[in-house]
This record gives sequence, structure tokens and C-alpha cells, in this order.
Amino acid sequence: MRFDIITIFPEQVEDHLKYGVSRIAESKGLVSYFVHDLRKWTRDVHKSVDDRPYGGGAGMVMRIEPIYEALRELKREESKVVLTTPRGKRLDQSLMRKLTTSDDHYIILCGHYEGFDERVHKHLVDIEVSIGDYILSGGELAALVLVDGMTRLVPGVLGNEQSSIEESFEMGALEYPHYTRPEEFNGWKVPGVLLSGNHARITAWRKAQSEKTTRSNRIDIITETKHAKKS
Ligand code: 6GU
Repeated sequence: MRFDIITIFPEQVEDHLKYGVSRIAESKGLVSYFVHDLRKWTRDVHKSVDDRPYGGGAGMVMRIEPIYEALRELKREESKVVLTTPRGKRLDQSLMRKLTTSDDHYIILCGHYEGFDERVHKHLVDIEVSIGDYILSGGELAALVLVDGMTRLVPGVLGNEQSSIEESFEMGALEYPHYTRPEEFNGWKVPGVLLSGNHARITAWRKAQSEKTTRSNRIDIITETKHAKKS
């Protein structure tokens, strides 16, 4: 898997990729990351990536030319171009998995300012992704969320494949609580059932706990999964 990330804050993105799952994936030779400064593809002395909107109004608009030039250099036949923008398709674990399995080269454009010249959306981008219903000041964090979530799904990246398969969202329920030593800390005890050695009881307890948390925090994923299974 290869990611090319185009941004006006290359240091921020590069720095993040030095830690955790991306560092491991890269050191195993399973994923490579290339971070590019969008200003590299500007031609004016000010290296401007944005301009005032036609028709007037507040804010600035990302210009198409530097993006076009960047893609002309980076894009190959098989590349998919992703734009991070609050108006994109909302990212969830199933989209994360679908993207990871369907292609091997992603070019990610990090959104900024008021948005992009509409011709970027229309002619240069394959997929628009939002990471949730709120507004961030820039697309870098969103791009990093996407890259992190996809990287950990690349086969061989995680030590324990099961840990990603069994996880929350795709199962239609949130995780059950975990405990480790000591058995008692500060008067706070580990639930007795987990020390019982009775695996049937432990499994039943975990399922009940998982349902309780999901009902109280995320009733929407219970209903969504039911509907998905029917269709
Ligand atoms: Cl992808 N970009 C920005 N700027 N804000 C967001 C987002 C993306 N997803 C949710 N909020």
C-alpha cells in the first residue's frame, strides 16, 4: 500500500507518521508514505495555493492549478485520489475496510480554508471523505485519521489480526470492558466473574456488558446493523 499525502503542512503530517502503527507498517515494508508540500507546485513568487472567490463572499478558495500539477506528477493509472472535506461521504469502519481492500495507491488531498475550486471536486477527485459531523480547521487531521485506520487493516501490520476483525463497529456492538492486574486497586475490584475460570459465564457477561454500553452510548449502530443484516 502506498499513500501520497498532499498538504500545506507537510511537517505536521510527516511527524505524525513517525509514531505507532504507521511507523511499524513502514518498517515492515508493508506501507509507504510520501508527504508533499502543495506549494511545491505553485509558480508565483508568493507560492499561493488559494485565492478570492468569484462572486464575492468571505474566505478563500483553494486554487485548481497547483493541485492539477501535483496530480499530474503523482497520479498513475491505478491511483485513487481522495479529498478530505466535511462535505464528503462519512467515514466509518466499513468504508475504511472497503478502501483498504479495493486499491493499493491513494493520493490524499488535505482540504483547507473555505474549500476547493469546484472543478477540483468535479474533475480531479475520485472519493470525498469526511471523518464526522463537525468542522475541523484543516484536512490534515482527517487525512491522518484515514491513513491510520486504513494502515492497521493492511494484512500483516497488526500483530494479532483477530484484534481488528473482532472490533466493535463491524460487529454492531461496542467492546466489553477489560481488566488486568492487580485484582484490587484503591478498593476498586475486578468483577468476580473474570476470575471464576468459567468461560461460558465470562462470555455471557462480556456480551451483556457490550450490549449495555452500546444501548446507552450508540443505539444507532444496533439499529443500523440489524437493517444491514436484513438487506
Ligand atoms: Cl475531512 N475536513 C475538515 N476540515 N473538517 C472535517 C472533516 C474533514 N471531517 C469532519 N470534519
